[in-house]
Amino acid sequence: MTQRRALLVIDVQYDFLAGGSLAVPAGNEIIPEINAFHERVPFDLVVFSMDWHPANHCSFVTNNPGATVFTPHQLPSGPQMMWPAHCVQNTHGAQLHADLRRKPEHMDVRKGQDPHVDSYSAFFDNNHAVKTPLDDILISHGITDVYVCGLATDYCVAYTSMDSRFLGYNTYMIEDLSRGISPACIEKAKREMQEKGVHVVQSADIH
Ligand code: VGL
Ligand code: ZN
Repeated sequence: MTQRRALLVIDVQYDFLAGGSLAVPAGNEIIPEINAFHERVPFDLVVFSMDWHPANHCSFVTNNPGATVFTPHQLPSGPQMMWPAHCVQNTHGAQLHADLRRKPEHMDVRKGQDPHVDSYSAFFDNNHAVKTPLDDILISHGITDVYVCGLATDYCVAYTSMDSRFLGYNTYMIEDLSRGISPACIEKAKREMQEKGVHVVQSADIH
């Protein structure tokens, strides 16, 4: 089978960037580097994911009286990390950063719309029960190899990369084109990705 490559750019949205409600440290640094990367490397498909929550989303600490931010909280469905409200549908914080270079053929995938379940992965919700359109988009483009970058390394980039491998794609997480929330979580996520067969790579090694 011919190799066909997709680049997934995960959640480079204002709320995860400087001044946003859930800003990832140094997140803005990757924007010009991602732009230069897909100008240099000829991908068959480029997809941008967007965290796209309703205002009543279960992951927002503000929607869970008594819960503490950045701490897991017991919901009926199981433990849920409590986040500041972020990426609320149709707000500025949910928009992709305007400096991201976009082409007409690039695609978007939204995730996290169900108020009752979070969705770190751009493929599945956190219950692994409901799929986004992403896998069907990749299948329809004949994609065999998936490259993942963006925000945050320890959450949405990691879950998306592991699900990509689970779905059978050769999967590469581009470390230098991603940034994470906490150093300890980034190291743990890297180990988990590698255990699941995700290759952790650097952009300079991709041509
Ligand atoms: C993310 C926490 C909550 C991410 C999304 O994009 O990594 N993290 N929602
Ligand atoms: Zn979210």
